[in-house]
Amino acid sequence: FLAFLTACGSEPPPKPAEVPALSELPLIPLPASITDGEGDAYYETYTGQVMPSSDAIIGDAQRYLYSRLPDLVLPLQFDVRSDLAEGAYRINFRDGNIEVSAGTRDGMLNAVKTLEQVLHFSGADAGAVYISEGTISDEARFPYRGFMLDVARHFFEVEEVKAVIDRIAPYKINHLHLHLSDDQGWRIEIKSWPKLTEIGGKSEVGGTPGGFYTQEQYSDIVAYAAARGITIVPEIDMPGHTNAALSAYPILNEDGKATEPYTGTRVGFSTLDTDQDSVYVFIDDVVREIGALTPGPYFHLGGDESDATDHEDYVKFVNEVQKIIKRNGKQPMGWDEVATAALDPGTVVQLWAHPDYALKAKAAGNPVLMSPATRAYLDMQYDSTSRIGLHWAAYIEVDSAYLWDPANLAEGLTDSDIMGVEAPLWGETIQNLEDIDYLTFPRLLALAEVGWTPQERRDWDDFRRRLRAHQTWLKDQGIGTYDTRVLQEE
Ligand code: TNX
Repeated sequence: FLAFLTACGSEPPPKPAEVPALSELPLIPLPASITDGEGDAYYETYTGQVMPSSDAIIGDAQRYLYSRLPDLVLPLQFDVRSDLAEGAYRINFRDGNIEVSAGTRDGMLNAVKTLEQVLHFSGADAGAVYISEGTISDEARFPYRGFMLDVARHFFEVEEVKAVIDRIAPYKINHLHLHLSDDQGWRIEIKSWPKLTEIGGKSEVGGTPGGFYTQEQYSDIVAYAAARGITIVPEIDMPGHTNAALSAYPILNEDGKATEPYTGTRVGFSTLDTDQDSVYVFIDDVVREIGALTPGPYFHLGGDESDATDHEDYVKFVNEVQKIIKRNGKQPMGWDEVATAALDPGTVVQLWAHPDYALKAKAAGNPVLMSPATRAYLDMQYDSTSRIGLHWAAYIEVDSAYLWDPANLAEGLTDSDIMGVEAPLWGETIQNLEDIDYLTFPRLLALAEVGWTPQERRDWDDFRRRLRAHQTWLKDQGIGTYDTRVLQEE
């Protein structure tokens, strides 16, 4: 598929003294392999309309690229090649042509995300560009690179969630985990249990008005994310972290009485009544309704910090809820405590605090998702002067977010046991997009590279060089990234 051939006639602008080699461009995450060629080529870019391909593998990548760079027309050729693995891609810059190859839709999307950075850092925004010849051959270290947004502690509107999707997609984050319920709020319409949002959706931390997504709005988020290569992972946290549901439906409580709405930030005080049949009917309804709106494979059941649930009850509950999720056609995920129950085949264990539970998951043959609070929690402060954020796990400066290896967290765990990396942004101290930006950027770029780039290719000094360029780019886009001191130091 040939998008357009180069324009003729006009004189190229003077060639810069040095056209950077492909391997010198500040790409994040760093591709697995970059081979520099000999020469370079001039590309003229100008406004024009290009019809996206109707091909299922190519069309979305083209639409994504044109949405990011509406003024760009280039001699681009897209080839579907079945010898490239899921998510993998290759870009050849050769003889004045740019050939983009991948075997899957995700691979094409990954390719154009890299291409956008190549063009930007080669000066394409100014209307014309010299790019060195060479080849980028790339493939993720882990299939799952995630970001989690807690919309329960403070609610975020659909437009804010879409802005988050726009910000994370360029860094090849391919899962957005939405923490849709907690003690302080229930954020998604469930038609068979309307009071969840009528009552449970009203509150949030601090007593300000909460909110919720209608099913239509949730579907809109799902589609917006999918077009950008991102799968939504819905979470309903249970049996603890459930005060919002318990305030809406007395029947879910052990004492049969509705609780008061909660707007503080304590954890571990609420529990569903795990002995009651109607509680499991409730869960089945919730999983079925959300599952029907969610094309992605996962349903996250939470399962963390259930301190108000007897352990025996917790185990019975998690065992049962895994079955409900599977009956509804989804693959269960849970915070690492779920490994204290009997794991069903396929249930994903998300490590946040307990490496031992990750090892239990491995022993049972279950996949592990890495979100160590000391490295990957975006709600942790950078240092003691950070204007928002918590620090119960650690202060996490950008170097600390970068300098770890997911395969070194628990003795005996190797890459093949690990599904990927996810960076959770808990919402106790954040209220708007500015707050999200401050805690997420630039740290998410470090975590994106941890999840994508082969460990032996990762180097802190080189990352810092590349991150400086992205820090400027983020600011140019109006993204309120944190001015970290680690980029100012020599
Ligand atoms: C622990 S991490 C929690 C969340 C809090 C977070 C704050 C986890 C699975 N549970 O409920 O929001 O700490 O950092």
